[in-house]
Amino acid sequence: KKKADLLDASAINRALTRIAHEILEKNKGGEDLVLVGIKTRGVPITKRLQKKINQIENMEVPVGDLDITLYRDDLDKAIEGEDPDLKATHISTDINGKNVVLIDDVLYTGRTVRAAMDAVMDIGRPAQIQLGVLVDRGHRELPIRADYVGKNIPTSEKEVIMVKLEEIDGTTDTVSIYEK
Ligand code: 3GP
Ligand code: 5GP
Ligand code: MG
Repeated sequence: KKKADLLDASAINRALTRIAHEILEKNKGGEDLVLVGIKTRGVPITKRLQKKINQIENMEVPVGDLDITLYRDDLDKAIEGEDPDLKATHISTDINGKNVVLIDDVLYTGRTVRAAMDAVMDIGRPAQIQLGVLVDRGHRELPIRADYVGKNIPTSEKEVIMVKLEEIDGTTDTVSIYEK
């Protein structure tokens, strides 16, 4: 049951524009950057940030993606019981000495990001790993925080955040909150 729309397409676009600037500011430009999207919706967000950075700095930063899934089909049980599992890695660029920015749509317990950091460490020795998310909904179970946040949305355990992106959902971009 939908409770409210929280971000419309232009609000999402503005948040991503801000994050692109923040990433460039923190990393003193795009030279040492590698952006890594966490599937599914972290991937189009990553491509949008790559495009914005291109528009700002006139350079193409390398991007990659990670596919991290939960063991079980049932999301609730999976979150309580088991850790996320790395399914696939597509990072063709050399990440040694680079500032790797992980990108996801929603940050919740932090377990997905922990698995993503493991996967990155397995393929190289980055200078830094940073994290950017469109939404931080709280409820962390690990000492993980995002460097770049589109919007902090405090939620209860019974609420879920719905992220719709044109590239995946075929509809206009929206972020809304639902009661389970
Ligand atoms: P994503 O692959 O784009 O991140 O986890 C599979 C999908 O289910 C996710 O899409 C996410 O958007 C959606 N989802 C909605 N609520 C939850 C939740 O509470 N936990 C997880 N893991 N995914 C959720
Ligand atoms: P975590 O591992 O931090 O618990 O969850 C992060 C992953 O689960 C993200 O990839 C995110 O897509 C998904 N997720 C967790 N909670 C939500 C939510 O409320 N809404 C959406 N859309 N995704 C969620
Ligand atoms: Mg996600």
